[in-house]
Amino acid sequence: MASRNQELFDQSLKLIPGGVNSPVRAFKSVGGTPLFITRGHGATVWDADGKAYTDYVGSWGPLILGHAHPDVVAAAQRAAVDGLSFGAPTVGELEMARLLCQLLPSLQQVRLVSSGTEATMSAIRLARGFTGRKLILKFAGCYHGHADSLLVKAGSGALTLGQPDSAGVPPETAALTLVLEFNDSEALERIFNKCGEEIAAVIVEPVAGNMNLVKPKTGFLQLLRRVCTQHGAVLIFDEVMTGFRVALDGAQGLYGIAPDLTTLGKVIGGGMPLGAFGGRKDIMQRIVPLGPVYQAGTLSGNPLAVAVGLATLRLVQAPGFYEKLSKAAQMLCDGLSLAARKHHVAFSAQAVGGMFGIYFRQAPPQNYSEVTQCNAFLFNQFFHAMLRKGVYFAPSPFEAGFVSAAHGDQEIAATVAAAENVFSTL
Ligand code: KE4
Repeated sequence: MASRNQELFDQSLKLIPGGVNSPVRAFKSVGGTPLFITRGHGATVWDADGKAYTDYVGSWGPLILGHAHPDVVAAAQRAAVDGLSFGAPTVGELEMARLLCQLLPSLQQVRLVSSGTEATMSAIRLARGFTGRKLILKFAGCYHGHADSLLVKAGSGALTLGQPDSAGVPPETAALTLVLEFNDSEALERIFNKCGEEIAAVIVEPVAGNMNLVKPKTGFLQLLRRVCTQHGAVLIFDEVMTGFRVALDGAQGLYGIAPDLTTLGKVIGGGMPLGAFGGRKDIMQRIVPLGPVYQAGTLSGNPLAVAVGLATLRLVQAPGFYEKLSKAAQMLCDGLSLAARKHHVAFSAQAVGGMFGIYFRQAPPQNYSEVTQCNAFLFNQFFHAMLRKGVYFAPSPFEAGFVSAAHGDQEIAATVAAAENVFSTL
């Protein structure tokens, strides 16, 4: 009997390019038919055939509390009955701005938008407007959403599909984006000595999560901070993924760096469309209607999204929340690594807070080129074998994974047991 997922996918392919509304969902790099998820609850999602999976995608990061947390659903219901959107300031937006600036001390002012892409696109334009400079610097394999100037050697779906550079981006635009290897301190010093005064901004994922998880080498973020300060470039921490994922005060808190601007998304919306960019007041004051840098959005700060985001951010502030989340991610990494070693599979895994990376490679990669050396064939075998066992990892070797507060010892242990069985067959 044909799977319902297959039926739905065949129909979707007729009307939606690739049958999906975001390319990484298409299972292109792992092959096979994407799961059509019908519902989620806690750490579990169900597909169109009614099969249950322990979910390590979590909608690519937002679902840090697990699916359909009762307090979050109640917040959505309460907000919805009072109206969905007004295109006018609301109390919730003030509360969200206050909370973000309180939890991330480098944020003196913040503006809400509807996606991470909007946040990074706006932050780049703001940095160029503030400095009057044109060049921006990013790192190979880092993904900052799909704004033209950031689709240069990008990660995530672009890397998954082997198209780190996108068609449709004029060479003149791409030429204004400089790209270095993540963690390459020498190259960073060289480029700033060469043209530091022309660089408007450096945008970086402080812990890279879109070429799989790659940690910053000791001193790399500190060097970034130093050269940006020295040459008057704006340092943008793209914390769309790491924000409220690796720690309550983000990667900037974990590594003790104060960026000039921060971009946020995912967790702050709790699964609803919400992004934000903020930072130094002297920079944020250059945004319309105060300054000359334009930025706008019909649904920016949407009341329903903000209500769900606030409910989520309230719950992540519970004492011990991140210790428990980090412990679950570490228990998963340790269990998978031990199981792989038992069966002599070249495998490694690591976690930062509630995000993790799994690699079919002896040791975790430290940059983009090392990531591309991972054994994608083994990853695909593992991915599908785990899917058959009811465990849903990200359908790409170039994506980080996520645990939620709903992933208890039982879920993690069951995943490790399933993986041990799969490793024995690889
Ligand atoms: P969105 O526009 O997708 O909300 O955010 C873009 C973005 C910006 N910065 C970082 C560090 C990000 O990780 C993202 C989005 N991440 C991908 C997954 N790795 C979103 C999943 C998808 O594209 O479907």
